[in-house]
Amino acid sequence: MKARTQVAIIGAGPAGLLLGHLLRAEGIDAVIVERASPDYVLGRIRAGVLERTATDLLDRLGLGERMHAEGLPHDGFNLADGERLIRIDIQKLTGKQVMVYGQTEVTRDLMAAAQARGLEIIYEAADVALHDIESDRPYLTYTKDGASHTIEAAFICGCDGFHGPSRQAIPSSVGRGFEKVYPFGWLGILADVPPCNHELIYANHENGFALASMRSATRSRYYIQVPLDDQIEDWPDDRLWDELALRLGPEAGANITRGPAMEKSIAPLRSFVFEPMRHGRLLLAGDAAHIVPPTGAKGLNLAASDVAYLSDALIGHFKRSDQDAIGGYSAKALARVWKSERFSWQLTLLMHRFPNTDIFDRRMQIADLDYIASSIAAQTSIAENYVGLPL
Ligand code: RFL
Ligand code: PHB
Repeated sequence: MKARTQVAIIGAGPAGLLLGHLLRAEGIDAVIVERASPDYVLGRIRAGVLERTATDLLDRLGLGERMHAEGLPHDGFNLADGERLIRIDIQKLTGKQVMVYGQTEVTRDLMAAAQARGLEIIYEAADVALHDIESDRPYLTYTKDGASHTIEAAFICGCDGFHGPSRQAIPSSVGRGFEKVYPFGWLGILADVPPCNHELIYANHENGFALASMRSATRSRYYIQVPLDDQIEDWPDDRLWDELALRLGPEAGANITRGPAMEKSIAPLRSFVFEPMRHGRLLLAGDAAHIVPPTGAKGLNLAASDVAYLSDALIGHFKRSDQDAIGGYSAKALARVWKSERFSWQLTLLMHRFPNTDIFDRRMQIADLDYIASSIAAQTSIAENYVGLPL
């Protein structure tokens, strides 16, 4: 079967879904092809903290209602080191809050509204491949239920995450990746128990990093730093709760409510940027173009800011015949991407124990935390990055 649309989007994660909705809101035709099933997409437990950039986009689409009803606006978060707790009062320092609302819920809201808004999503599309992206008639092919399909488009948007085919379609002679891989991962646990603290706590402990986060007043999300070769089986629930209680410090640790894990997974940490984010008629957005370690809570938010720039560019192209709109996308998006990369990298260095951390590196962490604890300027810098730099 052959179909034609204005914008073919690969991937129905937050980037692809948001982009599709923003285009449809302007009357631009878009189709999303997604490899996984809807249940699989909704089963991935990932981000939990949304910046204003992301919440503003949902509001602009008129899809923020459930987020405002059920999400938890936060005025601050905490950095812990041993017994010390440094509170970063983001509301006081920047006038802004962040919203604790799970990526799963954002995705669910965007998926639920798709059909009524004429956004077609083709799930379980296998063998998605990009063709003729350097021409002005690019197309993609896929198979579904044993049949081959073609979608011709004016543009293809690669929103297919870090492992998708889009970035790989850009020849190595024109693109380049910049990468840093960290020597540890995060083990996450989701449990239906009240959080140990009303705000997030990022803790640097002798045994390694820990994070106390949440999804609601009755659902907690915790993470600990683990060696890369650890397996889920190495961490039965009891061992994980003991370790969290230790690493989060005496007060929060004592306040942990234990419960059975609803989900447990290990994710490696990586910093990665691919330049440029456009080649011919292919445009990349979100994890397809860059990865940040989750320490700064920036991954989903960067996907949202990319898509804000990208939808503007496509709307400029289709609605105002703006010849430069598409050409300017990559540089505009990358300027913000690199700043989020810097923040995520720096917070990762500050809060984790590296396998070969020497005593000097550790003293640098302590000095940095002392400085942050005593300087409003340092706290403001962290706060303005955490709530998200302006578009
Ligand atoms: P996604 O969400 O990976 O979606 C890509 C979609 O593309 C599909 N796909 C394909 N479709 C068709 N054909 C193919 N060949 C395909 N290959 C892939 C996939 O099935 C998928 O549906 O990328 P997107 O949309 O760019 O969104 C990015 C975010 O998901 C990611 O950056 C965040 O989850 C990162 N992240 C966090 N970000 C935040 O902003 N705040 C946080 O608090 C936060 N915490 C986290 C995180 C990521 C984590 N992990 C597991 C990586 C915590 C963790 C533990
Ligand atoms: C989460 O709740 O999953 C979460 C929160 C903050 C982060 C990373 C993950 O920095």
